[in-house]
Amino acid sequence: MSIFSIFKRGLEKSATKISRAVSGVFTGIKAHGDASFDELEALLISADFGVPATTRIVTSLRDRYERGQIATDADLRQVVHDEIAQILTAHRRPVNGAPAGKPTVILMVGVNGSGKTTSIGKMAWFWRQAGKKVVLAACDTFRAAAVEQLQLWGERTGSQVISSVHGADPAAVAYDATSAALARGADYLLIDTAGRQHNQKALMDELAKIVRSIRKVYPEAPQEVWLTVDASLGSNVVVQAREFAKCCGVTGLVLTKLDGTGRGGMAVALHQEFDLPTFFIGLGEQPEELQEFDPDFYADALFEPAPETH
Ligand SMILES: Nc1nc2c(ncn2[C@@H]2O[C@H](COP(=O)(O)OP(=O)(O)OP(=O)(O)O)[C@@H](O)[C@H]2O)c(=O)[nH]1
Ligand SMILES: [Mg+2]
Repeated sequence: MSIFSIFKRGLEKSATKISRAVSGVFTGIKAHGDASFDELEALLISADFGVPATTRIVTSLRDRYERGQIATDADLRQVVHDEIAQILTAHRRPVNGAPAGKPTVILMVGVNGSGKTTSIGKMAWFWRQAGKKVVLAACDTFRAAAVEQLQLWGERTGSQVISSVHGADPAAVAYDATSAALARGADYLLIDTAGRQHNQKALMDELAKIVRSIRKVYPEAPQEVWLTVDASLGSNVVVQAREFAKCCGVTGLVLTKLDGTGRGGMAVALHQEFDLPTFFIGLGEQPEELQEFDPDFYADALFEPAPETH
């Protein structure tokens, strides 16, 4: 299955919802003018675009309509599509590189159940497919089954897992894992952590301690700190995610559970309201259902019939 098909299938419900919101708007505007823009605004907000992104899209539409640039339904759809694509492209950058010959270290953080461990497993799969050497660090020593869960992903992807006993100091595991990744010449070290809330001071301090202990053996690391955001929970996670990101030097996002829930608009809301890039999105629980975030594919899957070229 092509990458685009996976995007398309995962975002099918969201696409239907958004298409429905926009269909009829053009004829509505011709017949009723302004009221149809208001209606579109309400529909986009209910499709999880959030107020700022919705306002941006509708303002642009209104503007162009008044300037006579929207003559057909296709024109209107094109404007909505292009605005979505532009919002999603903001803050885009490649993964921060590591010094030559050293692993790229990615620390994964987020609230309980947001998809950290599964995303790490799927990222390991992604980079293993590309022929990279991956080491996983089981720094969630808090939840009893967390180590086993990561170990399964290690077996599934052929990645080495560094772990310790239940209740061990996560910073000590991070230290061992960083040393191991350096010694073995790994390309990526992916560090799993326990779920936490941004207002749990002791647990946030624990993250800082993990970072300090990584730096004892590898001063330039971690190259990235990624926050997993469960998109299926809807727009209230935006505020929560922003608070979390402020607390621990988050450098990027991984949006999870975008499949099946019809919450695809959340990616647009998060991009409009956050100044952080998204690196991966989770579209299911299977290894290949984590995709590198591609703003154009995403915009097409969300709001356009699949072009033949993909
Ligand atoms: N449908 C779907 N399910 C997902 C996705 N990512 C994760 N899950 C599921 O969500 C649940 C929680 O995922 P985990 O990876 O264990 O989340 P976590 O953040 O590591 O959880 P804690 O370690 O307990 O904080 C699991 O049942 C996963 O299979 C996704 O992209 N799509
Ligand atoms: Mg976990």
